[in-house]
Amino acid sequence: MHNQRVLVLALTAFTPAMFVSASRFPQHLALNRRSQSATLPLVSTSLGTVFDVNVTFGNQTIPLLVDTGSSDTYVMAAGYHCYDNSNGTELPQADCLYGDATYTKTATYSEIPGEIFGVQYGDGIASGVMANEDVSIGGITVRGAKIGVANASTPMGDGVNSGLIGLAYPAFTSAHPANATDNTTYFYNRITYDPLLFTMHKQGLIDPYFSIALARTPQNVSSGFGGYLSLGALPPVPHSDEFTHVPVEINLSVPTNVTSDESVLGYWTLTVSSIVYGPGRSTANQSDPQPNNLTQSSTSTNSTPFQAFLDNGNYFSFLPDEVVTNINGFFDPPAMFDPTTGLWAVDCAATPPQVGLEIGNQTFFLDGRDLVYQTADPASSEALCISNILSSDFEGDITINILGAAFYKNVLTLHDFGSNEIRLAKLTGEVTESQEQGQGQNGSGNGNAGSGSTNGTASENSASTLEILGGQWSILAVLATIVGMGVGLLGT
Ligand SMILES: *[C@@H]1O[C@H](CO)[C@@H](O)[C@H](O)[C@H]1NC(C)=O
Ligand SMILES: *[C@@H]1O[C@H](CO)[C@@H](O)[C@H](O)[C@H]1NC(C)=O
Ligand SMILES: *[C@@H]1O[C@H](CO)[C@@H](O)[C@H](O)[C@H]1NC(C)=O
Ligand SMILES: *[C@@H]1O[C@H](CO)[C@@H](O)[C@H](O)[C@H]1NC(C)=O
Ligand SMILES: *[C@@H]1O[C@H](CO)[C@@H](O)[C@H](O)[C@H]1NC(C)=O
Ligand SMILES: *[C@@H]1O[C@H](CO)[C@@H](O)[C@H](O)[C@H]1NC(C)=O
Ligand SMILES: *[C@@H]1O[C@H](CO)[C@@H](O)[C@H](O)[C@H]1NC(C)=O
Ligand SMILES: *[C@@H]1O[C@H](CO)[C@@H](O)[C@H](O)[C@H]1NC(C)=O
Ligand SMILES: *[C@@H]1O[C@H](CO)[C@@H](O)[C@H](O)[C@H]1NC(C)=O
Ligand SMILES: *[C@@H]1O[C@H](CO)[C@@H](O)[C@H](O)[C@H]1NC(C)=O
Ligand SMILES: *[C@@H]1O[C@H](CO)[C@@H](O)[C@H](O)[C@H]1NC(C)=O
Ligand SMILES: CC(=O)N[C@H]1CO[C@H](CO)[C@@H](O)[C@@H]1O
Repeated sequence: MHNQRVLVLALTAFTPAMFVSASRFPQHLALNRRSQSATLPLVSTSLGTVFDVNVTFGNQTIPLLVDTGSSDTYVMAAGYHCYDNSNGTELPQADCLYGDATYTKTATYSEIPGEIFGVQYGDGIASGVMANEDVSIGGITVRGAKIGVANASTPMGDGVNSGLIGLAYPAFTSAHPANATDNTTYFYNRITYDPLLFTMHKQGLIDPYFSIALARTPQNVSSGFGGYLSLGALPPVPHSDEFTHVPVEINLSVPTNVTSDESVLGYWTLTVSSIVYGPGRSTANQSDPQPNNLTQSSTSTNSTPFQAFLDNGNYFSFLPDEVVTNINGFFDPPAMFDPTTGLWAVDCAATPPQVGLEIGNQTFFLDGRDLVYQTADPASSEALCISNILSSDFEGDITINILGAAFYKNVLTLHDFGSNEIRLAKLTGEVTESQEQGQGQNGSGNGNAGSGSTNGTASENSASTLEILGGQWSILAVLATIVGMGVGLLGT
């Protein structure tokens, strides 16, 4: 985080009127017989911090990083070039760490003239052309979806994915006029377009929402089952029936020059009305669930509300500076701030603190198991542990509060871009692989979406295969990836 500076935030030109559906509850949405739905298994990589899903372009299936903190869907083209993020020097392609599957033009591909693709994430950039292509997820096919096909990137892969599927609003899409060749200005000069799921809805294929439930891989396991992404449905996970409903918000303090000078929805932003925190339960076994939801006399509450956005492409919880020092002090032994990195180092065996975020009418607690992040396999000499709780007061002028993957791992999150609402329910058990997931039920409308099950079309998957990436990850590469993705931080 040292010397990193927030360049951008902003929100898009998004016209709510585009969305006909005024859906409030998934149970009702299931009655829309036109629509399909699908539940896809995710693969978790990079020690439980990155989540990939299979997406099919024409006839090629390629894993993509699932990111609620950005908006483009892009895929790496065969033969792409890899460049150093700091000085632009060309690197061997393997240094970009993307997976083996790359994209080759198919009969349904057509390049969009007059535009280029160029996206800036916290940890790097990717660029190429904009194109229309048939894109399928879970058997639901969007004809002529607008995507980025990248022939250049800085290292941003995880050894599995070859691109990303962005699930935020149109304002953050990254097409540009073809003459915008300066790759340092991808936050600007946007030609905004509908992201993949928005188009999927407009083509009448799904109801206008998706939901995510992330699985928890053991701290020392590099890769495994990562949970579910469901389109127009809820995944088969144990959850409370009580959903908090909060509106998606515009943050008016964000510079609008990154969203085409319009103040519009961009990230999945909500208001956290208070934070409760205090010491954790030292008697708990570290591998047991640690919801830390027991209010004790030592529990403190900070009731200053703040805006934050949901970003599963980032692992950390970036929270207001006022509480971060206190919360990190409640690790036992306390976490120690490292000013050179901006991170809090913590004993890998520390008892984690209690941390809960009040959103709507519920308080969502982080699980203690997700608050100690182990940066490498314990067998390697690089294994360090750091706290999940970081200050959102980035060097620079802007404060951005972000709830990342550690937050997602405790909730069933429903992102509704039809009613511009976020609905959250507590998970009541671990997210595990189910036999129930379907491949997309054409007009099934079987009324099951609200109960979290699909129509039972069993799908084979080998997502449980554990894979240790070994020494491929340096601590800095991991941190850059998880801190930066989708956030808009740039090393200066
Ligand atoms: C994608 O599909 C392949 C083949 O079925 C499977 O081996 C792989 O685990 C899947 N990857 C993801 C991210 O789901
Ligand atoms: C996709 O289709 C093209 C043209 O029909 C064919 O050459 C290619 O081998 C196919 N690729 C895959 C992965 O099936
Ligand atoms: C570019 O930066 C990388 C990493 O910082 C460094 O290893 C490399 O030597 C640099 N290349 C040039 C030409 O400056
Ligand atoms: C960005 O542009 C600079 C200057 O044209 C070039 O040296 C560098 O390789 C480019 N980086 C990427 C990732 O394309
Ligand atoms: C990527 O494609 C664009 C557009 O065709 C082209 O201008 C650029 O030179 C290509 N970059 C690389 C690294 O091949
Ligand atoms: C690109 O072309 C547009 C339209 O002709 C023009 O307004 C803009 O200034 C040009 N941008 C650059 C960077 O040349
Ligand atoms: C992870 O840690 C557990 C408990 O210490 C151990 O049983 C397991 O073998 C470890 N797994 C790996 C892949 O290191
Ligand atoms: C909490 O709020 C939701 C709507 O956001 C509402 O449906 C529910 O009844 C409320 N629960 C309680 C206990 O007030
Ligand atoms: C965008 O706005 C921010 C904050 O007002 C400002 O610092 C930055 O220079 C602007 N960028 C451009 C390219 O105008
Ligand atoms: C705390 O969470 C556990 C596990 O989800 C649950 O069984 C228990 O009822 C919760 N306690 C309170 C006070 O909410
Ligand atoms: C479930 O969906 C599949 C795929 O669309 C279909 O073949 C099957 O008949 C459906 N089953 C039920 C019970 O609706
Ligand atoms: C208008 C508004 O709510 N602006 C907020 C945007 O987010 C920053 C950081 O959380 C707040 O300080 C602003 O009040």
